[in-house]
Amino acid sequence: MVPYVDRYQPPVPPTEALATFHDALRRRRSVREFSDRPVPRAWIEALVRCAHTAPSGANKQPWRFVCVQDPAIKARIRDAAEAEEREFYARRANDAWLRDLAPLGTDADKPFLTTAPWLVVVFQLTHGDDGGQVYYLKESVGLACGLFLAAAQLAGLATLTHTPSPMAFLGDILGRPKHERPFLLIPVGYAAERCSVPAAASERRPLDDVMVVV
Ligand code: IYR
Repeated sequence: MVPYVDRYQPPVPPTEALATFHDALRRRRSVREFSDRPVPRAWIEALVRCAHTAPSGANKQPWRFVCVQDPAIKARIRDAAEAEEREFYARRANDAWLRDLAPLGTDADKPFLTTAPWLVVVFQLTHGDDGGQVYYLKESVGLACGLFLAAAQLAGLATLTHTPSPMAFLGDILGRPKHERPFLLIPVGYAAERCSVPAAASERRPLDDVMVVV
């Protein structure tokens, strides 16, 4: 054990720091219309650095962020994802699911998979690279993804949490080993100039519905 000395001190009073952070987060939207405006690799690295600060079970850091910029690989991912999504919309989804998705206006076409400058494919590691056990896998990788999205938002970058299902094709296309299981596909870039987003999807239930103080 070592003394905890490197403590973060907000540069402004906490109320102000929290209001600023909340204002950034509440304006995040899941974007499905991306511009092809480039994003430097260094920024993507910085996002992964932020995600990589996440706590994880026994500090095993059971994640891999595969950052795709190669247009040919993006095209293969899009083809495979659209094939899965066609199956999803035509057969796999039940009526309730399709009804719930209707306000989002989504369909099987995923042009953002080739337009966005980066596709960050997050894998969960079912074992460590050394074959060791990992713990609280979904919690750990979910936390890392949340930090990634927040960091992107702070940098003014648009993201989408995309989960074509099933996602096994991502491991095949990206040549990942068997102990890496696809978790989330995050396109990163800038929203297209004329990007539209679903009207209701940014609404949040009242705080009293989601917060209980005892
Ligand atoms: N994966 C599909 C369907 C989809 C499912 C949920 I739950 C969403 O919140 C959004 C979409 C698609 O991307 O179209």
